[in-house]
Amino acid sequence: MFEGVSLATRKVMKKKTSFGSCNLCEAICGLEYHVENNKVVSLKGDSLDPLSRGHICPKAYGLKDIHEDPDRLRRPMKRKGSEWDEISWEEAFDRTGHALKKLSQKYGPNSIGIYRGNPNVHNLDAMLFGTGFTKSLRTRNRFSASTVDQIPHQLVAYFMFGHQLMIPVPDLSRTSYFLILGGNPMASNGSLMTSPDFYNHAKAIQARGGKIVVIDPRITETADIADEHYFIRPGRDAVFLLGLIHLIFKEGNVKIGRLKSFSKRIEKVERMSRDYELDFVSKNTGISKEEIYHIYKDLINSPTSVCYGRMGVSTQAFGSLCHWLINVINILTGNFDKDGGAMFPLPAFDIHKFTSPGGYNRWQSRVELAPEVCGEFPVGTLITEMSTMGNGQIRGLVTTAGNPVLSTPNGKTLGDLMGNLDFMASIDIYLNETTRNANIIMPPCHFLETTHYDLIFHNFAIRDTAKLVRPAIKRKKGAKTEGNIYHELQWRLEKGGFLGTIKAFYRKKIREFLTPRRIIDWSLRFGPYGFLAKGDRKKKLNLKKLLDNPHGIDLGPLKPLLPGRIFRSSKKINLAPFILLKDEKRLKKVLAAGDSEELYLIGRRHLRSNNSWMHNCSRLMKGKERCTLLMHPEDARRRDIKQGDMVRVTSSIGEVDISLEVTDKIQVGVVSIPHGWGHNKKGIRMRTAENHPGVSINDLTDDKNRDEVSGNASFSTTRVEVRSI
Ligand SMILES: Nc1nc2c(c(=O)[nH]1)N[C@H]1C(S)=C(S)[C@@H](COP(=O)(O)OP(=O)(O)OC[C@H]3O[C@@H](n4cnc5c(=O)[nH]c(N)nc54)[C@H](O)[C@@H]3O)O[C@H]1N2
Ligand SMILES: Nc1nc2c(c(=O)[nH]1)N[C@H]1C(S)=C(S)[C@@H](COP(=O)(O)OP(=O)(O)OC[C@H]3O[C@@H](n4cnc5c(=O)[nH]c(N)nc54)[C@H](O)[C@@H]3O)O[C@H]1N2
Ligand code: SF4
Ligand SMILES: [Mo]
Repeated sequence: MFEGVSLATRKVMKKKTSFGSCNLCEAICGLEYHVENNKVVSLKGDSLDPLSRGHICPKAYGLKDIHEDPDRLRRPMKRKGSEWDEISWEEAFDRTGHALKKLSQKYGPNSIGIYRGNPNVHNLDAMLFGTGFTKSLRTRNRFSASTVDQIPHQLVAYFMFGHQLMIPVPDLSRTSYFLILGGNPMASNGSLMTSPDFYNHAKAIQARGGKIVVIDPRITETADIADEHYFIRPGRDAVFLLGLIHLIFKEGNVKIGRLKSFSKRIEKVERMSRDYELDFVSKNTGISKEEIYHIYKDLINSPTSVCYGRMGVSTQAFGSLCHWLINVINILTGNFDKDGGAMFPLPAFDIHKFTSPGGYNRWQSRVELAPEVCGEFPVGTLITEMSTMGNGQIRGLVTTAGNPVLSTPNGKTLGDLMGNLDFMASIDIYLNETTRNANIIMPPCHFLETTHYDLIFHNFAIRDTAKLVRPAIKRKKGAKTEGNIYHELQWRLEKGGFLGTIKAFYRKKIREFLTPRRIIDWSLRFGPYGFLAKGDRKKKLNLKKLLDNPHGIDLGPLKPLLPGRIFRSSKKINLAPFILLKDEKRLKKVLAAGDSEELYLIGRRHLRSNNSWMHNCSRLMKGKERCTLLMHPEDARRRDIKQGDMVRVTSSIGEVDISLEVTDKIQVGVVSIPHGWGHNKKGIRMRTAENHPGVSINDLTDDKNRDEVSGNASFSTTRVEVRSI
């Protein structure tokens, strides 16, 4: 029979169309792939995806490029000096397991540090099995990209609602006034606001008579399409927000409504805001009194409004204060847990049930006594933990999907310290600025070859949907998923002694039984749209429903969920957490100390880039040089420097040389360098990126510059001087 099939038919049989989503950023856009002979030949947006409705951005092609990239690692590697040898998986697991265990036995479990990078949260296996592996290290020295990003959101959510993942998102589809502080969704495609096709959402707000207002030290791509933009002095957003709260109370416009019966301590908020008169707020933010009053009036008079803050207000010295105040504003104006305001998604895989609610200061870091935040330490403390001798010093490091040398403050020093470690292992797909320091690199297969269900970003989406992504192509024999790698390492760390090995063996068997598909199936069945939910039985979610609906399933617009989803034992929202109230006093002290003459250094993102690791995709690297220093013409004139000059940027911890781009799209007194560049380190294997190295902004940012409450990196308060070279 088989002999009879013609070659042409066989070729036809190898063609297929498959549907999935992109996991590169938080927008999780639906994709349609055309696959021939197990190779993606083309891809486009899936117009039937209920969330993204056909939208994609240029980065989507990056999935194909990364998959085919000859520089992407496919086999485990062992370093010998500056040379690398390919080794078998067995050897990689054995060597890593043995080295970590030895360190743990000799110096204690805290002698091992783990750093988990951003792509972990975009990866199902890493989300499901990474925590188990981390636990098997038994170390408190856990770090992640969260503390250079969104940990203030998590901490505030924990303090106010009792769960670190209770982070409200703007109800973009129904709001009529969208106030954005420190976010640039036109470049980032939205963050903690999964909103593919932000541009058309924004246009729809305007079409229905609404407004988009941006507060940012730069006239960003989002400001370009907004109705209003206001420059703010970096790091002063908390003052601005307190000014709005002051006006809301002073003019008797508190509309807390239904939330009143389950909120407490509002009087503390009122008392705290009394000092923030318009004059004071204007002087400290650089926004005029009239403009602040105008924003306030629009905020309270629009039929619905929502205030939203992202990276720019997280990675600053008052990141936690800012996110608390943003929630408070949405609550006070009656725009919380209500259509058109700030709302909570209800994901089909109810991630809240599977994650720790969070915590604060349950233990402290060894050297600086920094409080633990939701189970980890600020990555800004990693350098002191590695460099300070004594009991518990970090001597071994595991990095998983992270590039802290480029992405965390004082990255150069961190990279240098990696050279002194007794052992380092990286689970990563590239030999880059961080992994070049590892002894062993273990590369998992990449996205197109894996099953995916987005556990995290459905929880931040502007519409409830569910989707299972099947591998677009079959993975090569011997390739390992992240789950395979974590399981093998965990087994090697846990076994030992007769009883220990028996226990570890059973744990291993349980892990093998709990495949991602099984976990998803049961979680959906027991989740909010599962068999216990009210309504039509035929519509109840399980794995089969997802398999039958490859474009995804629409679960409708966001719905009010409070007080049902308050996780605090009192079942009340804490409007004024003590630690945050106290932090307002620190703000006053900082303001009283005044400002220096130096320039503020801020970052920026570009649509065709993704943190530090997509500069190896040649089609995304086309066009003019992107890693430049933006400076206002007035600041350039004062320093006698001009467009295209090479300039030296100096901060308290380092200096970089970079080409100058003069533009009036940045505030006077502020300069900007995009983050994620600096591919000029010896021994990396990313040929396209090496041809466009740029410089690393994190060779200028200080690891000690942090939000005192959450420990988050305070990038926006980096001060620099710039001179001609
Ligand atoms: N100054 C400044 N610094 C910043 C920022 C800023 O705005 N300014 N932004 C911060 C933010 S928001 C973030 S999230 C962090 C990011 O910080 P990190 O997560 O540490 O850095 P990334 O550049 O995202 O590096 C991702 C790493 O994961 C690898 N990788 C990619 N996909 C996979 C995969 O599927 N599996 C595995 N195992 N590895 C994979 C890549 O090769 C790369 O090494 O940077 C932060 N740093
Ligand atoms: N294309 C692309 N998309 C991405 C990424 C990427 O690297 N490239 N990274 C992804 C990741 S990991 C994240 S976390 C998100 C981030 O998503 P966003 O937060 O939307 O992106 P950013 O461009 O970092 O926006 C931060 C804004 O804050 C401003 N800013 C800086 N300091 C201050 C300040 O003190 N006050 C105020 N009000 N504004 C300030 C900056 O000028 C900038 O416009 O993007 C994600 N999406
Ligand atoms: S916006 Fe671009 S990078 Fe983000 S998920 Fe969509 S296609 Fe991927
Ligand atoms: Mo991020």
